[in-house]
Amino acid sequence: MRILLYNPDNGVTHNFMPHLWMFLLKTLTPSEHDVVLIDGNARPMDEKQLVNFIRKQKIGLVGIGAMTRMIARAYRMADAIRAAGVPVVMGGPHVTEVPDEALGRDGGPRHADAVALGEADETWPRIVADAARGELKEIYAPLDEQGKERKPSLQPYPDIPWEKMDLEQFDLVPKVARPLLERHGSGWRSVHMIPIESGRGCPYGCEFCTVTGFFGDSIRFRSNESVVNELLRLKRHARKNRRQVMVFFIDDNFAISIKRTKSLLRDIIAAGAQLPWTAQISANLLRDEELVDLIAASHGKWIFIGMESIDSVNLADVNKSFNKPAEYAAVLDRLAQRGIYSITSFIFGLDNDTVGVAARTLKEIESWPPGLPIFGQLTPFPSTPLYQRLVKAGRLTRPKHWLDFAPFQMAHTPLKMSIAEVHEELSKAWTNSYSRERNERAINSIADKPIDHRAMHLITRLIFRGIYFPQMGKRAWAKLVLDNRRAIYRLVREGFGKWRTRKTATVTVPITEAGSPFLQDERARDVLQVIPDLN
Ligand code: B12
Ligand code: SF4
Repeated sequence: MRILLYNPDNGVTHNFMPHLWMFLLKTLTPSEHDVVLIDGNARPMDEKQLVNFIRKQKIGLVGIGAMTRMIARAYRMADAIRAAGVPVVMGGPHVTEVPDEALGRDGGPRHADAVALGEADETWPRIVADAARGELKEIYAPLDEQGKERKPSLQPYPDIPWEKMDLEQFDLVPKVARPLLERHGSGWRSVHMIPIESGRGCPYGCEFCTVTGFFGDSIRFRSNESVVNELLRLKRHARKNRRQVMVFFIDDNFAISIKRTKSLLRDIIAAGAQLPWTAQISANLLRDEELVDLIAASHGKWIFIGMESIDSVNLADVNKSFNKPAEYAAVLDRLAQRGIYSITSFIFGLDNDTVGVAARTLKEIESWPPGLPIFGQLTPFPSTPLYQRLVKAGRLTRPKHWLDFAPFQMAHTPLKMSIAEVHEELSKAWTNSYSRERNERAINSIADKPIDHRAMHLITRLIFRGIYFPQMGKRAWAKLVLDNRRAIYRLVREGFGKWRTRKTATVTVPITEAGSPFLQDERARDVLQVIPDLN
């Protein structure tokens, strides 16, 4: 049987990183079946195109995965595929939270022949076997003999053969630039961000988060050896093919067990398996100096921190009192001293927020080392404690907001602001955080750092916003570069000056956090005094 695994596009990013679930399930598929992957962000298709593709490829089963924000699109695709006579199984967080919706048991239309609840590592081979026999059941749940939910232990963990997967569609280097880079042999013809999980689960139970409910509060880890081997394989592959690879450890809280994270990082360092990496870690865990030293030594470059709010009352309201706003600055300084920067995430529309929350938050952010702030509205995802609380209080204005998805739109009434005011605060926060003036101030604030650090910082600032707002068109890119020309020009001029004075000197500053199309040209790299450290 030929199987298609499909993830609908999110309507924002062109491509960024493969979705791990597709590659994991492909690896877990019994070898007598063929699996084709399509990520809508990398290969956009409408319903008709997808159905044509399925017919042409003689696909016998389609698996669709989606977050809540993409579920309406996923249902539309599923409807078209089922209408063409091909069975659809859906999985992932949303259908796990509201399976009746996908199965049409809630009074709405049916979108899926079957749903896979929760983690599907063990149920997937069963689903495939049933589909091959034409005996697909409606619900697949990972249960033990007593009918209790069984979570995969992650030991052993399958070897995802990244080196054999077609990752062409996830290359971060724009197609137009590749031939030039190939000719110059710079090793930057291709840049990939690869998702790796080292563990699953987070016990913290923040009120708005789906993770504790989905993965459970029992944390499970892969063995250090298995993670290190995956990194080594990726590193070897990157070196052999003169490609750049970066890693996103997609664990919900990468340092949830500090002892284990330290031991993993030590093993990565000892094996020489370092690749530039990013991960999500909560602020409370970054108090540990030794952990931060190990993050730096293992080539951690960007840490995503869910700060949510600078107001402790708000944090208590959403069960996140372990975040201490008073220590945010110290945490970020500790990271910045080691050349590690942060993606800091904030939520507006929390119950204690009032008008002016953007200005107050931005003022705080400006007093910290520069990072990449992101802002979102409080979103009641189905099955979260937040959702239940808002239902009880009668505060949901769009109880099924996902069926009519609109980015950055509230789905409930906040307590101390209007919905429109929250939207305005969000817009202010995003606009000010990535304005030309703010970008320049951010780069000037690290004027004492080497030029490659500053260049990378600017490039990342320019690119990063594109994960949340569409900015991938040529026109949008041109405008972005034009707007920021002064900061770009200054860095290039400084780099060029240094290059001229050291024309014959060997270049030795490694900055593999780079990974940006802007630094792909060999001359530009020389000007900025950088070389990749993958060798
Ligand atoms: C990586 C990640 C991202 C990446 C996504 C890009 C990418 N290519 O992966 C980035 C950083 C961009 C991102 C952004 C966002 N994310 Co995110 N993200 C994650 C994260 C941390 C890991 C996903 C992952 O790979 N997990 C590991 C795999 C193995 O697990 P899995 O995907 O659940 O798959 C398993 C099962 O679900 C099942 N399965 C999944 N799909 C399918 C399909 C079929 C057919 C079958 C049979 C089974 C199946 O099988 C798999 C193996 O067991 C998750 C949290 C988490 N731990 O999952 C949040 C998560 C998915 N994100 C979430 C959210 C809310 C967001 C944002 C909306 C946040 C925001 N406010 O901006 C944005 C959206 C941005 C956008 N433009 O779309 C929520 C989604 C909740 C929901 N109900 O939809 C999660 C669950 C985190 C949370 N705090 O609740 N995210
Ligand atoms: S710490 Fe992060 S992953 Fe854990 S429950 Fe809170 S928001 Fe979710």
